[in-house]
Amino acid sequence: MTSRDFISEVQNTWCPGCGNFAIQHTMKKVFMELEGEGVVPESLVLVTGIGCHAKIADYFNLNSFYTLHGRTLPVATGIKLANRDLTVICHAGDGDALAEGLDHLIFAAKRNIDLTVILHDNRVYGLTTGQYTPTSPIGFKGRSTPHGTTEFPLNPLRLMLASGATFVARGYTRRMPLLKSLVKAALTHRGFAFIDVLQVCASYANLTDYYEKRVYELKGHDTGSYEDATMIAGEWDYYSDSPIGLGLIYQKEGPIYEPTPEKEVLWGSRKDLVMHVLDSRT
Ligand SMILES: Cc1ncc(C[n+]2csc(CCOP(=O)(O)OP(=O)(O)O)c2C)c(N)n1
Ligand code: SF4
Ligand SMILES: [Mg+2]
Repeated sequence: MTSRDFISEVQNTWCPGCGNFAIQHTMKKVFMELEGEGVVPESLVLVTGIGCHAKIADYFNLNSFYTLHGRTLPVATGIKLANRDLTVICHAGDGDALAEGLDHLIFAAKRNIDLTVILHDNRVYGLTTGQYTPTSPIGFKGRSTPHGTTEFPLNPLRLMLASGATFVARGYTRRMPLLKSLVKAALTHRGFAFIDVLQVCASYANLTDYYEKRVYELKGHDTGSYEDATMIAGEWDYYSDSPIGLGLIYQKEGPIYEPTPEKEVLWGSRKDLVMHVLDSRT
């Protein structure tokens, strides 16, 4: 496939200046690189919720599943368990994965399902024209909160660390080379990989100036340390003036949730672990 072939003919309806373009472009570069390394494009599957982010399924010439709002993770999990040879990539919205689909996200991380979640975290319900989401900053004025929200935002990175994700990172749509390296690393990670992508929504939550003053690239911490990761993930609480670290925050290897070769769902590589725990109790 050439670069042209990856992008479909479907008319693009994202607003001018939307950060989704940067994510799409980044993904295209990663796909092309993977293809150059021998990955067949047919082995890539995109799974999306419903929202502006989800249109990415239409904009790529790849196998994809445009699911229901909030159901990105269970569908992706089913696809991965049914065919482990596929590389499953969830493009989820912050409303999609952190509100209606929150329990699915937590359990996919807890099980360490071998897939990648790219959270298009524009911190607003974009498609439905500007209501607040779990990551909207306190005071956010939108269609449903004209006087500003009174809720503190959720920190998706700390949530994912607490849930058992084995790859946790933060990207930003105006730092594309870094985003590309994070996506590539996430796709090659064995286990549940989560990238919170701070995505500019040009129409309803344009936080470009706010981000540009605060973002910096993380360097030098021990990405295998859960304690360091928790601290780094909490440095910025999604509304304050604190610096915003971008990059890989945490990565470790762990048993993944997979069918056994006999196609029995469950146990898989966890069998030894489970037996060890049971033995130690007797
Ligand atoms: C089951 C269900 N609940 C709610 C909706 C309405 N709905 C469609 S898109 C959307 C918000 C999307 O926000 P987000 O997931 O953040 O994606 P974005 O548009 O910002 O990319 C909502 C609430 C729906 N279509 N289906
Ligand atoms: S509403 Fe926001 S997220 Fe949706 S296409 Fe427009 S700029 Fe992008
Ligand atoms: Mg959103």
